[in-house]
Amino acid sequence: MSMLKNKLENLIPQWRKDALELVKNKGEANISGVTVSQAYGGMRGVRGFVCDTSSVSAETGLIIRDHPLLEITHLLPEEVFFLLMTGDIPDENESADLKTQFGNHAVIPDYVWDVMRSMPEDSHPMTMFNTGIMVMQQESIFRKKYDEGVSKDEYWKYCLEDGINLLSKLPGLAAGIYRIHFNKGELVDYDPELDWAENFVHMTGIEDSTGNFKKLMQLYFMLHCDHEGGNVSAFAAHTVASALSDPYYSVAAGLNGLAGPLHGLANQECLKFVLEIYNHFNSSPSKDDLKQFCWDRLDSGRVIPGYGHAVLRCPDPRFVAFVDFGKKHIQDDDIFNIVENLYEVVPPVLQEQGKAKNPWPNVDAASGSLLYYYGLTEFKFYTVLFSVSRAMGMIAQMVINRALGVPITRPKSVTTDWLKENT
Ligand code: NMX
Ligand code: MLT
Repeated sequence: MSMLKNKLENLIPQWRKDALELVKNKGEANISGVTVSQAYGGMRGVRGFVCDTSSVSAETGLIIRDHPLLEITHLLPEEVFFLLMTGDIPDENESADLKTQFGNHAVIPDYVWDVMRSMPEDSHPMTMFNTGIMVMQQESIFRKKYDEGVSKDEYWKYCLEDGINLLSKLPGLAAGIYRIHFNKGELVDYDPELDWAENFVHMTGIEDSTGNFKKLMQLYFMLHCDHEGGNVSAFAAHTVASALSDPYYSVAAGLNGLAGPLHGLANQECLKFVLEIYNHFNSSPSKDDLKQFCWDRLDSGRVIPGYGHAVLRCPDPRFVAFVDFGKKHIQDDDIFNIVENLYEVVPPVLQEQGKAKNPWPNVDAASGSLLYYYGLTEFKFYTVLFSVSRAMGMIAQMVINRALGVPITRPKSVTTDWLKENT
């Protein structure tokens, strides 16, 4: 048995006890009301379910278990997955064990590549990625065990098994799609000596003579891992998994939400915007020119990608971590320079416009400039990278929900007439 599974086996009885006791002793306590504005406004701020993997503070951003994000950016993505799942940072043995688990399942079946190669040339890389996951759905152990009639108490184990199988393959699936879609030649094999993020870089075939691209991808996959339970992709995955759809179906459902421009696709949109600025001015423009460029974009009815957030009311610590990385490694780069200047220019512009509740940058404002510097210039691919990482949070949430026996999601909607008559 893997050390992660063993640890969960020990933790789950207490989690179940806590949940049962809360429902028994405080089951009728009110944790949220819902106003008409919230019913029409994307349920913003409505507390309606439980997620223990992470939480988002409006003032300080992501907290993974009890760790503020900026205090744990040294962790590898695999270690963050362990933390999301168990609440503990893994020790050396646990970390090595998880790395072995991931390595054991990293090879992607050939039938996936047959499908990827036969997709239309202009399929978006996110469509290819989600299709790749769906094609592997027939591998689901959860589905097989469910069909065999396994007890409800055991669901989490097969959810975890599927989760590890799937996560192991995601860097390779992403890298393979990169090579197929952008005509980079033959696929590159997984290297068992490398970790999850290093393997991704290795399998893209992108030159990394300094080793800094690998460091960036370790940070990248760590930072995007989870953002509590209510974001579009996590909530979509949560809802689909609550119907006992297996992790392949559920992760793909979540990632289809991540593919929207107001959510994960904003990272592609953001670098596109920064390159438009660069190409328009043929260099990094002055702050006055940048300000005018942002106003022109707002006046044309478009959003500034990478800025604003439904929960945060501060600069996103994930953005801060990326900017710190850029300052350390690529300070003199023009594209990164535009990103840094936008950080000074955009918030006052959005404040003056007066619409956005949060004028500060989110995770997507800086990540693309760093990828671009290290040679991953094809920005249509960027949301696939967000997806590789975010699948960790979705799977961790799913395993916990199955362990707690969380039932099918089914909130109640109301009609306009009902609102008119009852409010
Ligand atoms: N640029 C221009 N207008 C904005 C922006 C922005 N960056 N952010 C919010 N607004 C507008 C928003 O469109 C809305 O306008 P209207 O009343 O005309 O519909 C108004 O401000 C109020 O919106 P908020 O309540 O502040 O934002 P909301 O919670 O609805 O949406 C986002 C949050 C993130 C969808 C929104 O800020 C946005 O569209 N940002 C740009 C896209 C982006 O960066 N998304 C990535 C989010 C992070 N992620 O990776 O998922
Ligand atoms: C995320 O990482 O999921 C985004 O910041 C969006 C969100 O939290 O709503």
